[in-house]
Amino acid sequence: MQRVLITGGAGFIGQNLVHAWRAARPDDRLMVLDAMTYAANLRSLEPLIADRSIQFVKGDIGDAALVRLLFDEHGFTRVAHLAAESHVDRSIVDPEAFLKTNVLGTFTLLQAALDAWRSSDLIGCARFLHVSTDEVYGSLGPGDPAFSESSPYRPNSPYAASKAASDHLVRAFVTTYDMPAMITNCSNNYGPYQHPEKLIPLMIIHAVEGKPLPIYGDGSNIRDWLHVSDHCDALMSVIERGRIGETYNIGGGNEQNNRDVVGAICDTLDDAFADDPRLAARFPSCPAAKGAACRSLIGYVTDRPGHDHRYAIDAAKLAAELGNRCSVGFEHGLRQTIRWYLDREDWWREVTSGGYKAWIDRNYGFRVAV
Ligand code: NAD
Ligand code: TDX
Repeated sequence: MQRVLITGGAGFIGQNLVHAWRAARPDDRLMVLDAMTYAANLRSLEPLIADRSIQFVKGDIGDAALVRLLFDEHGFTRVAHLAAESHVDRSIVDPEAFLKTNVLGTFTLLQAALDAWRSSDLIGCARFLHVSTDEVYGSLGPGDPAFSESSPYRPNSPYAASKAASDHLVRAFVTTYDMPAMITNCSNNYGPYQHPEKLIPLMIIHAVEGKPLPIYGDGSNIRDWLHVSDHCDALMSVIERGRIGETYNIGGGNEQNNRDVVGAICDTLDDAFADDPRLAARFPSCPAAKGAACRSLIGYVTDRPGHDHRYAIDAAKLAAELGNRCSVGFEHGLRQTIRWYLDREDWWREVTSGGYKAWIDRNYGFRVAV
């Protein structure tokens, strides 16, 4: 039985990880520590908190006193560190929060874990998993080989720079203090509970509401889409069986440009509305409700500054050492994800009320058609 701390457990990947962990290792004791920023939502965890199958603490990873107290009281043997500011566009508008949480917060958490594990007999059996991103490696050209664990760090956005800094801190703690830590760098995730500010949910929700679908630049930018369930399986493998001090890349093996992703969302929605007449009554503003194509909503807008052109992950090390391979194909995963957002209007209505509207005005208000 492990005592597990999941930071950022009320975010997109965190919620999926909590559910996956509960299912795979029901005997482990799980605690979620989350500051409950705009990106967090507890709905899916509420039943688990209520029946005490997980514990939840609202708090900041940068609060040293709180984090130390939690380590002292709960004797964590596993830390899955996911808490972060995670949206590139927000990091361009307001980078400070990214430095505070992603860099200083990660430092505070590392220090507390190291001190607690060193002053107990846990240092020999505890493990700290730092969840990071492929964006630390920068941008690939069209013919470049995919990022491997030895690719140089070349972060281009404040978000990527803050994640790169946190990766370097983890590495330094391993080398200098024998911290039992590992790093994973993964590609773009998609699936249930992703915040509607990110590409796939934003496009699904805008389409069903009949709003413009804003593709940045010419839409040729490429991402390597990874279903969140495959990501969570890989995280659980790395934390249990990964080698301490190592980095593992996790990718979807599925490169798509943004034009094609948005086109596929539109076509899937058109088909869903054609198959199920009840959708037209629920989402009357969607073009598909009147038999028109959702693609009619697509517009090309001012590009993201410093927009990375292409990410692709070489996940051979993960497959060779730990046996993890992706099991969710993109077409199937996207259809399932679209179905989830169609069925969970309650969830995204709640998430997109209040502050979200102000963000949409701020991020899209200045963008013009290109
Ligand atoms: P998210 O933005 O959906 O969730 C982040 C969570 O962290 C939220 O619940 C938020 O409240 C919490 N949080 C933020 N600041 C905090 C603080 N100071 N203290 C405690 N909690 C805090 O992010 P996500 O998409 O679930 O990403 C999780 C992790 O995976 C992040 O570290 C991110 O960098 C990394 N990652 C994400 C992706 C992706 O495609 N989503 C890809 C690669 C890496
Ligand atoms: O409105 C949009 N229009 C658009 O064209 C939005 C929100 C995005 N885009 C483009 C920008 C990117 O090329 O779509 C692509 C994906 O954008 P995001 O969903 O914002 O993801 P990205 O910037 O690639 O970063 C994501 O993957 C790596 C996560 O948000 C990060 O947390 C993760 O580290």
